[in-house]
Amino acid sequence: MEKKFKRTTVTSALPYANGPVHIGHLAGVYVPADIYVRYLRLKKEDVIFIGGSDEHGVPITIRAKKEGVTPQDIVDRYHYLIKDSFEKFGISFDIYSRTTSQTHKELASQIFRTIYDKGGFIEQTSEQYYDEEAHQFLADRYITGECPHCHSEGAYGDQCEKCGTSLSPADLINPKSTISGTRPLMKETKHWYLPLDQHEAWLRQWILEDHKEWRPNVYGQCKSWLDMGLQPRAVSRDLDWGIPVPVEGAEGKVLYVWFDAPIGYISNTKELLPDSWETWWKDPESRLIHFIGKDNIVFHCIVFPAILKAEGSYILPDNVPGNEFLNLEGDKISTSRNWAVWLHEYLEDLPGKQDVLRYVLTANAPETKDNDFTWKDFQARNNNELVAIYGNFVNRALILTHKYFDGKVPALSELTVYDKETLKEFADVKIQVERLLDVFKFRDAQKEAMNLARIGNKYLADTEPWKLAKTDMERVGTILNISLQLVANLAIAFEPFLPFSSQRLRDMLNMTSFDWTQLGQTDLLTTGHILNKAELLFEKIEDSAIEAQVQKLLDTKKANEEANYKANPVRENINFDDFTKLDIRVGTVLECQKVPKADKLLQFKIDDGLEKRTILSGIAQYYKPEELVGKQVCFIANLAPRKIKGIVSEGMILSAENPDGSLSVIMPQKEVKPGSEVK
Ligand code: B3M
Ligand code: ZN
Repeated sequence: MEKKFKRTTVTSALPYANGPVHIGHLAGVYVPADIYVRYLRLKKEDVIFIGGSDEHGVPITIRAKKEGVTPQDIVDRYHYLIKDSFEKFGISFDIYSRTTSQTHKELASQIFRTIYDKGGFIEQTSEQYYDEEAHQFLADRYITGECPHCHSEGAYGDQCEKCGTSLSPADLINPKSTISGTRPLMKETKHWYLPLDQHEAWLRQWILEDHKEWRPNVYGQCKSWLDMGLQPRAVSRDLDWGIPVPVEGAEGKVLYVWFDAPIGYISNTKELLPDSWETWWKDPESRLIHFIGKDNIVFHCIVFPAILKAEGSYILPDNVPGNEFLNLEGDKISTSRNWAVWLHEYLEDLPGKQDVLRYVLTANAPETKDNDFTWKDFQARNNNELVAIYGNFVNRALILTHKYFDGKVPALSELTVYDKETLKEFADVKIQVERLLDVFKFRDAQKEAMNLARIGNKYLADTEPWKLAKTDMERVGTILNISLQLVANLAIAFEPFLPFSSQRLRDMLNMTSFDWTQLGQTDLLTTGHILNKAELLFEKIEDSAIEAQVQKLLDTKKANEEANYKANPVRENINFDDFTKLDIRVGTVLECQKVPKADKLLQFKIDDGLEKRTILSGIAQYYKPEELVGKQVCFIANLAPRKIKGIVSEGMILSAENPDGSLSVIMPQKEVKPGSEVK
């Protein structure tokens, strides 16, 4: 039996306030959450929609340092920019607050303290790099050095961006603090850990058994985490930006950003409803839904529930509709490479077209797999669907009513079989839309809503009232009455998806209020009701507007390539002896496989002419292992062996790097004997 809930708390991931938001954010989280909330509100259900900015964490402090301002300056700048973008796209939060609010600081400390007092954390001491000149422990990103794998300079304490290997700070050769430039020392530090291993049993039951209905991508990710076995996770950090750990002896330590951020949902509810917030978070008859992107799944399905459970008085999420990623013109959206369509720029470049973007992002929603946004598709969906189907139907129905009936809804006379069939088909679609929205299938739901417009469009095209106008005005009236009822229904059906257009359509129809239960009714407009002036609901987007957007992206690509070239100038001359020190050879790949728990590494067995050699290479994102078996590759044969992820790598495979960071393995153009030298 489906459990009946009294109210729904809907949250959407809190974006980091260290940059503006882009179409990927909108498509992955905010548009689907907003559709769902608007739908529930139309059904007159009790719902709150909670948003806000995530204002802690290391990247914000790094950005501040780079710009020579305070972290508070950074989050102030982006919080308001983000809030404004969301508002302008009609994301109808009941509150959009921030994790630097007083309410949040108090609540996050209080929750930490409750768990601490119950003995829900473990304390552990570990060694971490400390900058003696700056008098502080260093977050992974604050340490750079030589990568032990590819030996390039400037690798970070958590990852080498050149070869993609994930590292821990102790792996770096010649580590350097980015704060003072000095060599950091290892020093003991104490932290608090959430013992996730102790929560594993109930999490397994709760997710894997009790929530089989979660989206396969969400369920699957949880399952693979649980199957790997959960480890204790540190919930504090040595940092000077964040919420102080509310425990004696914790000076200089703050709550880990992923501990405090999800509590932000609760704090923001408290700020919105100071007297009744607990009902929305503690009453078992309240239902909690988190809208997030796929990189946040483990935090919302495993870590945050464990925090809530450890605290003891909160409900757990009922569903976590996590989306995959949206790419842009075939490439991963990237803030650092400026490869994105920024919402504040879209609003300037294509003013008044918020619904078009909402429509396209939902039509291409990355619900089950990563999807691609292209400007050509954007234009096609606008011109061929919004304009040609929805807009066209609405416009014809209204214009004809103005022309033949002075803008008054004509009377209905006898219905034909076709009229009845059309109305029936319409009612069926309504049921479909609801069924899909209830299970978070927004993309299909919107498709069904568009089918309503298709039905209307076809009805007018088939009945051709303009041809009957000379002979049978009564029939024309009936056709237009039916058409107008369909138009009014469209305003309701599209309200969750395209709120601005629905509002405009209601204005044209002179319709003041409606709710979801009216959807499917055929007497929404009474005979004689006076319509307002008809305007175009959507406008065609010309090639020139699309070309301008494509050009903008091409410019970005070019700028990135130039910057990359500048960052990679030809190095200083070497003499021939230096060159001959490198022993580069050709080998044949005998075996190739992925390295477990390392996304980017492939492990090779190479025939080097004498024996079989093991070499690791950070190219797993660009090649399937089986593609390389049997191929010949070039490798450095005399690079000192190094241990990576517990495997000894005896050399290095040579690849060429594209400006976007993708790698292409160097192969001899004709087959040669394994072991041949490259000179
Ligand atoms: N700020 C990560 C992100 O923006 C993080 C989400 C927090 S949700 C509580 O992807
Ligand atoms: Zn590297």
